[in-house]
Amino acid sequence: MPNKPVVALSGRSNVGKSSLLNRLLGYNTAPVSQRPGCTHAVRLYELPNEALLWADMPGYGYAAVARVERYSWRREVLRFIEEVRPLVCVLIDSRLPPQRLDKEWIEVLRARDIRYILVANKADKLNQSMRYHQRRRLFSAFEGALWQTFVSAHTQEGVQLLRAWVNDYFTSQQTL
Ligand SMILES: Nc1nc2c(ncn2[C@@H]2O[C@H](COP(=O)(O)OP(=O)(O)OP(=O)(O)O)[C@@H](O)[C@H]2O)c(=O)[nH]1
Ligand SMILES: [Mg+2]
Repeated sequence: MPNKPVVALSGRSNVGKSSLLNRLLGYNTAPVSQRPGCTHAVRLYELPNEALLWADMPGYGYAAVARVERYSWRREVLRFIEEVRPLVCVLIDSRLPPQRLDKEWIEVLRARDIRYILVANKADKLNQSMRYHQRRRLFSAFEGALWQTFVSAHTQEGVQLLRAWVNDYFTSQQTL
């Protein structure tokens, strides 16, 4: 069991979890690919001066077979979130309408009382009016997020804000 609180990056394959993790860490360590299904196992990363660990997780929605609950990663990912009970950072694609698979995954988390934040990646692909539209559309579509924000692993927009939010969250948890 990790000895620090864990933030787990989770979301559909190819949404940019590993890319965002590399931005958060400040150097390229997690493998990234244009092909979905690049990350095969949960892996923990640590930053000096941070009282928490970041977990890169395999994505869902890659295998052509149906739903979240059936994927082969289910065992590893579910065991990890049940044992470690991380704060889950659910990455979604900021260009798309709300996705059924993301909703299903969030229901899996909520059923286990796992807290989550919603992070809409690839915001570099949105112009101003799309951003306005997508903010309204996406941020009201998923229930129970502690916080929601846009980021871009490409331009680094929002990345430091995300890091600051997460660090503040754990600090305030400890002082409760
Ligand atoms: N335009 C844009 N592309 C991005 C961004 N973040 C990631 N990508 C691209 O999306 C693709 C997938 O990135 P990964 O980081 O490997 O995605 P992943 O979610 O870790 O994928 P799996 O490990 O397969 O689950 C790559 O081609 C990235 O360059 C972003 O913020 N903007
Ligand atoms: Mg990955």
